[in-house]
Amino acid sequence: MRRYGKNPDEDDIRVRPNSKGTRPRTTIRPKHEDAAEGMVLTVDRGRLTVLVGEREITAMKARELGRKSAVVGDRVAVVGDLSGQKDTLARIVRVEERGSVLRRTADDDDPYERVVVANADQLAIVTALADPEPRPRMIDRCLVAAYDAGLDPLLVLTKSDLAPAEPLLETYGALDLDYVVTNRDDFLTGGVDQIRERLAGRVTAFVGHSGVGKTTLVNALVERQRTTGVVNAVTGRGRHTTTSALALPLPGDGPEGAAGWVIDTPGVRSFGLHHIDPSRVIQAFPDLEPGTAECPRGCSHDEKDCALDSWVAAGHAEPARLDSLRRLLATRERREGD
Ligand SMILES: Nc1nc2c(ncn2[C@@H]2O[C@H](COP(=O)(O)OP(=O)(O)OP(=O)(O)O)[C@@H](O)[C@H]2O)c(=O)[nH]1
Ligand SMILES: [Mg+2]
Ligand SMILES: [Zn+2]
Repeated sequence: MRRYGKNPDEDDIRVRPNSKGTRPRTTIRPKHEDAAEGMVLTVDRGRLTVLVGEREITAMKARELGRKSAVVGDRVAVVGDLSGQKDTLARIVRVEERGSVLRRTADDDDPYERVVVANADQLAIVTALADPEPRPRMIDRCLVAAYDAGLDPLLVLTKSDLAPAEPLLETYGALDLDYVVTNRDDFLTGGVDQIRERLAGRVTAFVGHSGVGKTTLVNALVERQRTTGVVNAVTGRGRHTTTSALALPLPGDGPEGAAGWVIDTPGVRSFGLHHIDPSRVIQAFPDLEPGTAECPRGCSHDEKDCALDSWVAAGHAEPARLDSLRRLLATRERREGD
C-alpha cells in the first residue's frame, strides 16, 4: 500500500513572503476534453519530455498552469501536436493530483523548496562504501525526507569492491531498513537481480551524493544508457555528472507497460529539510524513538531532561545516532530565527 505524504497536491514552489503573486486568476477554464494523458520523463529548461502511450513528445507548460510546475513523475494532460516529431511542441494543460511528493531544499535554512520527483513510492538512498566516503548523516537526512513524503526507503550501498559494508550495516542493518550491497562487477555478472526484485512494479527515485554510482546502477537496470561521470575528487563534480532527473522504464511488462520505473537524479551536496516539521524527524530514528517515551512533554531532544541520554547510556542505541539526530534538529532549529 502506498502511503501518502502530507499535502501531496499543493503547489511545489512556495513563494517567499512579500513576493508579488497577485496575478489575476481566470475563472473559466477550458476543459481540454481531448487532452491525452502522459507521464513526465524529464525536464530541461522549460521543455518537458512526456511519455504519451508509447510516444515521447516534447511539451511546455500552458500559461493557464500559472506557477504550478510539472516535475519528473507527474501525470499530466497534454494538448496540441502529439506526433512526437522533431520540432513539435505540445502543451501541458493539467497536472494530475500527486500520489507523493519528494521535496528538498538546498539547505536547511533555505526556504526555497524544490520538488525532486512526484508519484514515486520508493526512495533508493544510494551511498558508496568508498570514493566518496559514506556519510551517515546524509543517509539520516534522506530517511527523514522519505518518511515525510511517504516513500519506502531502500538503502543501496555501492562500490563494495572498494570497502566492506559491515561498518555501516552495524548501524543501518539494525534499523529494520531494507538494504542491498552491490558493485559494478556484480552488474556484469547479472548480480543486479537482488535490486531488481525490490524495484518490480514500483516507482523508485535514486538519490545521493555526486559520484556514488547512481547512474552506473540505473544503467545496469534499464535498456537506455546515460553517460556516467568521472567525478573530480576535489570539487565532487565531473564532466558527465547527471544534471537532470530522468525516469526510465524497467524492462518487462507491468500494469502500465513497464515493469516499474527508476528515476535517476543529479547528485546533491546535502538534502535540505527546511520544509519538515522537527517533530517528524524522529521517525527516521526508530532505534531512538522508543527512548522518547520518558521525555518531558514537548521535549526538543536537546535539553537537560531529555530521556535519550539515558536511553543511549543504557546501551539501547549508539551514541553516534543520538549525535546525528541532535545535529539534524540543531540545523533545523536555526531556521526558526529567519
Ligand atoms: N570502484 C567502483 N567504481 C564505481 C562503481 N560504480 C560506479 N563507479 C564509478 O564511480 C563514478 C561515478 O559514477 P556515476 O554512476 O556517474 O555516479 P552518480 O551517482 O550518477 O553521480 P552524479 O550523476 O554526479 O550524481 C564513475 O567513475 C563510475 O565508473 C563500483 O561499483 N565500483
Ligand atoms: Mg549520475
Ligand atoms: Zn527528548
